[in-house]
Amino acid sequence: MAEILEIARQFDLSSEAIDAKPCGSGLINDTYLITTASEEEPNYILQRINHSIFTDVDLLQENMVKITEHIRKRLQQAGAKDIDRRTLTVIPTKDGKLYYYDGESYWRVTIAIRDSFTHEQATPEMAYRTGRAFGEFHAYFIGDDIPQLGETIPDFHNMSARLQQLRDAVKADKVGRLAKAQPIVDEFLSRAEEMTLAERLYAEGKLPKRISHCDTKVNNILFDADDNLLCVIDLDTTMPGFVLSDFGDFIRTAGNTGLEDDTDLSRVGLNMDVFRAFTKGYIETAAPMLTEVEKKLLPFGAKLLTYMTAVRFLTDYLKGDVYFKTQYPEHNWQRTLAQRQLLKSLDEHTAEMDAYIASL
Ligand code: GN1
Ligand code: MG
Repeated sequence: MAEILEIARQFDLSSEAIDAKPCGSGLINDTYLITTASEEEPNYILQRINHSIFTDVDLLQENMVKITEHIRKRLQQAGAKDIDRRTLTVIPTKDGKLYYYDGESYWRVTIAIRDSFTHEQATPEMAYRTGRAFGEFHAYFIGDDIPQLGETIPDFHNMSARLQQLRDAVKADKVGRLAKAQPIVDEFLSRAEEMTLAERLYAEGKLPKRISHCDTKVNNILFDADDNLLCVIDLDTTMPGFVLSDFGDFIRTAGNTGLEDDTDLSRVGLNMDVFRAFTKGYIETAAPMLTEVEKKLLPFGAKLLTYMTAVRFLTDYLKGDVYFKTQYPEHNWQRTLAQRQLLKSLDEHTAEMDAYIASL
């Protein structure tokens, strides 16, 4: 870890970096907790940016500063307490740059938020509070002072584009995995029309794009020791998108009774209590902004994000595991099966989800 410490020391830290440990469970970047010498000064999060995915690191980091500063301003306007624990703070290098390039990798640093915790699932109470906070997050990005953000990954949550990537991977069958995957490929492609609804509605002017986080999986959220939401992290994909993305990705992860990659599919399914609690919280704070179409489509958002993630895992499986980090050879296949199982459960709960939304 000496090398990692040396990199941390390139940044403008308020106390000397003395220890580095890997942390986090993200599938894209590598993350380290940097401990500093002073008890009073913060610790830091150092990340190696996955440069093959985020090719424009300048844009990525400029977005990040714009987003965090805007959130800070809104928190101040709302008279929030503990603002330093409610938003990320980007730390520049000693020579004032937003990232450090060591000749091979790109690195960045943020302040580690003290006494914060991440979870892989949520209780209904946590889901309710998170729902309220997401409504607020979306509402922060309304007004005439909102920052202009670039698209760090073009077409990131564009379902039509994701399906095209699947078709391309099928055609190439680069690593010879198609034979095994074909039945599931066919099943997914048979739902293409249904799942590209949001893009069609957008093209017809019936569904708006708003600044969305686009990666609201539950482990991208920091809670305090009492399970109050502190802040949403992993801002790399915050860009114009549908509210369905953020609503859907939270349900996909926090509302799953199993894990994203569960090896026991009988554990996977929708936790309806989490769905209800999150939806209630979200609608409470987002109601003034949401259109009727958006509100009605929220259950579709949960299905869409589950389907989209399944399609992405399957595509990566067919391409030979080039995008998501994997822990074992068939990991992306297992992820595909687990997401497919969750989608089935969401399908089965459609009427129940719709009735709940209508009741609010
Ligand atoms: C990735 O970075 P992380 O692990 O929070 C991915 C998301 C997927 C998620 C699936 C930039 O998120 O889009 O939904 O894995 N991020 C990117 O777990 O592709
Ligand atoms: Mg993450």
